[in-house]
Amino acid sequence: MKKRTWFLLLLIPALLVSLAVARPAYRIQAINQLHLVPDKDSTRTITCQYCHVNPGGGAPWNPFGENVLSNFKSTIDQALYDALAAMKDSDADGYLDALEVFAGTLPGSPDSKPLVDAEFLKKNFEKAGGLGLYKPAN
Ligand SMILES: [Ca+2]
Repeated sequence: MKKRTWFLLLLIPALLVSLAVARPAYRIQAINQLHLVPDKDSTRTITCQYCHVNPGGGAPWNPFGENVLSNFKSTIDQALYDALAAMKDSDADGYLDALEVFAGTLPGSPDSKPLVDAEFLKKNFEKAGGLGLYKPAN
């Protein structure tokens, strides 16, 4: 096999891996700050598509990702908090982003929304600590 073919065979998987782990720090920050829970196998299930359209991240962003992006002035933790504090319903499914994060549904997808009434959810959200649940640690 030619050297160039070997090079491409090694380069393509390396590129795919780097796309899959792009900005892992942002994903990990969101998991910790938003208290996103592990699934039954203790594997954190939040993917890049929590904020991005594509599984590998990058542009474009889904409606919640656009909200976070528009609030990105300094750090990812502050941007996540400010996006929730904006009290938007980014995906227009009838539930504020903060309530969706609290309920464990996707704030950037109208196909994912809480099964309970928004007012009932809001009362429980406030009782649990409201936006204070998602304040940046520093
Ligand atoms: Ca949603």
